[in-house]
Amino acid sequence: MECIVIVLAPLPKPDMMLVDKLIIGAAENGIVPIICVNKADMEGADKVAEEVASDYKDEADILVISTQTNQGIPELMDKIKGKYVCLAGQSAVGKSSLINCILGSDKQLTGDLSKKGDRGKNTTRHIEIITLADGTKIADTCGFNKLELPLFEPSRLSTYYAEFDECAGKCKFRGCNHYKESDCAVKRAVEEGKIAKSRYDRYIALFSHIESRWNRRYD
Ligand SMILES: Nc1nc2c(ncn2[C@@H]2O[C@H](COP(=O)(O)OP(=O)(O)O)[C@@H](O)[C@H]2O)c(=O)[nH]1
Ligand SMILES: [Mg+2]
Ligand SMILES: [Zn+2]
Repeated sequence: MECIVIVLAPLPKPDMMLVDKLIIGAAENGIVPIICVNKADMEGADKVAEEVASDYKDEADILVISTQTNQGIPELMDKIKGKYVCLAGQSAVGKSSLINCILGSDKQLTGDLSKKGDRGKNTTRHIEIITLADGTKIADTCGFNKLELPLFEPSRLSTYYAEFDECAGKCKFRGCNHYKESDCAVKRAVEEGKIAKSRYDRYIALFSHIESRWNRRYD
């Protein structure tokens, strides 16, 4: 897999923590994330698109799309051309609709669909992969809806936040986690509005979570 397309929409209410985790999980695996704000035709889409731009402009390419009006679909196709991509995101954001939209019709979907059984422990799950004429491969979902991150040292978390890079080195303490430390350049940037506070707050929540998992790793 080369690319993960993270789909969200005004409805269901976006789970930004899931987006954060998907981006970190992607980075851990060398996979490039693209964020698609779907249902651009719906009320509230502008607000979600703004929020996504503010939180993720340094992390991923962001596209505003609609599987109903075709808005942004050619741009998306251009970005994923020839790649192996998977769709991720909450249930009902429009992942399957996106596949249908790309294929042009439901009928084609059933005709061209190659179903690849997941022969792992979970036998009921199916990964549906379509292959387009230009070689682009799209998997309907990676089943990442309730993603738990791989266990890693908490101090590594901040390396996955591209927007912290600019401040890196300006914190007083070497190996600053931008959390309980004083004289922290990242915290300063949050206060000055240079880093989105919503994203930073979720960073802290995720940091605490990873830290407690890490501390219990031998239990
Ligand atoms: N208004 C609007 N609804 C959409 C759009 N894309 C998908 N939907 C609707 O969202 C619902 C969930 O879509 P689905 O593709 O099943 O989501 P999935 O669970 O992520 O695969 C369906 O009722 C779709 O018709 C869109 O661009 N605009
Ligand atoms: Mg689906
Ligand atoms: Zn710091």
